[in-house]
Amino acid sequence: MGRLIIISNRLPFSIDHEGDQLTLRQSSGGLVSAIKSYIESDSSKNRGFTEKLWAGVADFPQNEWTVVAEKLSGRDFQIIPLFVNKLVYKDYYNGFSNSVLWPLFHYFPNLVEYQAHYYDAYVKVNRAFADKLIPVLQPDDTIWIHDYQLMLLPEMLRTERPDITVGFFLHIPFPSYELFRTLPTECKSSLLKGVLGSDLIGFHTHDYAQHFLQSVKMILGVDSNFHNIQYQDRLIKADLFPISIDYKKFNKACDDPETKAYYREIKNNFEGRKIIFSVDRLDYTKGLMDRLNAFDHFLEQYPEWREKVVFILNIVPSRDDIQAYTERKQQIEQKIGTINGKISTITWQPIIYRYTHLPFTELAALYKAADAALITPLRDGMNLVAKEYVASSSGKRGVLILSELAGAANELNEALLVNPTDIIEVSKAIHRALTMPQEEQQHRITLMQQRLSDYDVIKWVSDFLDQLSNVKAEQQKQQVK
Ligand code: GDG
Repeated sequence: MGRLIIISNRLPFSIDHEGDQLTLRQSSGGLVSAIKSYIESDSSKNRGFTEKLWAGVADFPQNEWTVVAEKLSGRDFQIIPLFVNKLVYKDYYNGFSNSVLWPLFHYFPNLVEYQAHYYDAYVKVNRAFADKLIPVLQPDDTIWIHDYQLMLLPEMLRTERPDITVGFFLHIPFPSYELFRTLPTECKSSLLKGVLGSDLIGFHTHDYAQHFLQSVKMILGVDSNFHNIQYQDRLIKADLFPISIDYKKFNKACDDPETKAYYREIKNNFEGRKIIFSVDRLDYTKGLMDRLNAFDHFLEQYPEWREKVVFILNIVPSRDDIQAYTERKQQIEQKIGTINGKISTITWQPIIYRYTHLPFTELAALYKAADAALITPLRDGMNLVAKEYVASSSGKRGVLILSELAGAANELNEALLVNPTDIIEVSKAIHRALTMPQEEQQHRITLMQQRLSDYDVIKWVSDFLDQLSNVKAEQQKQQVK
């Protein structure tokens, strides 16, 4: 078995500066947690990769690399950092990735701000990844490229090294053809051809895979047979791999004394009151404004819940140098102020709002303490928060209210599924959650927990890598024939 090379926009850690001291902080996103849990698992050890490498754009200047490299020695991954010019990075990341692909793929075409120089920068950064990687690639490497920022990279690598093994995974939805086709002609066919440089292409849901296959057919004229595509004499597979979580980590989180103490503190603090919890990055796709409108409506329609419920709303700063994001922060904070101002009493405030990244212990304690989680994105590739909330319920209590437009709704059928823009439906679901009998809560949570513990994140990674090897084996069989 050769080496495993993970490629993502960002490296799996960031740098904090305290005076002239540098400290490394592991990123807390879903991908990093997934890969970390896998690497520490027996599945990874059995596969026996000779080395593990991770390539991504560095968030520190090139002259700090020697110091950073020293701090990294002995870690699981060898790091391949890319140093990209700040202006180019801005056009690639804030521009094409997050002001074109992100809104379009999440069904917000009105927020797309296409500019030709954004796409030029996107090509440039994908090219920079390719140039950095091509000299270090070896024939038996397994390369796994992640997400919408790097859709051109598989083809760029394949052109130079036709025999490589490349998987690509898209963490966000792939939109329907009708939306995808609105991209400029050269750009949309290049993106599809770029991804088709892979051997295996993974999506969270069946629908996203189908949307991709339909775009390939309509734009490139390439047919597929079930999940197989025959393209440039090569077999490629596009299939679904719903990302999961480290189930045990969340299920056992409250065994940790610090987490347990924090959980007790929350419970004591809100004694006699039900707790609703949500945590999201500040992003228009997460449906925060509709969620607040629904909570407002709930308090109007069910006044008996006043003073008996609190909504702990945690928003994590994200992409705050893009206008579509900063404007929404102000609107959301105004709405929270209006609701709290309208019906708070001297001893009760309906919404407890924080704009911060929570330490894991706090997050885990809040998941466990919450009587209901209100997770209502307008679109979401998967949504790991929903899965983490379910896994955290060690007493088999708690109700998940989940948007039917999140990828996670395909697997978490026992949640109260809602249309996130229908504030009447969401407010009824809140009432139903808060009054749901204990046995029903238990029944629903148990079924969902079973599914999540059977298909955890280690299975997700193993499954993807197994399928990737299978595609390579099938390609070899085809060549022999
Ligand atoms: C993209 C796709 C897809 C959040 N706040 C805190 C915190 N988090 C952690 C959660 C969870 C992760 O960040 C967020 O994952 P999501 O899936 O909910 O959302 P995105 O960031 O939009 O992720 C998404 C995902 O990729 C994976 O493929 O599911 O659809 O958009 O793990 O726990 N962690 C801590 N403090 C916080 O305040 N410690």
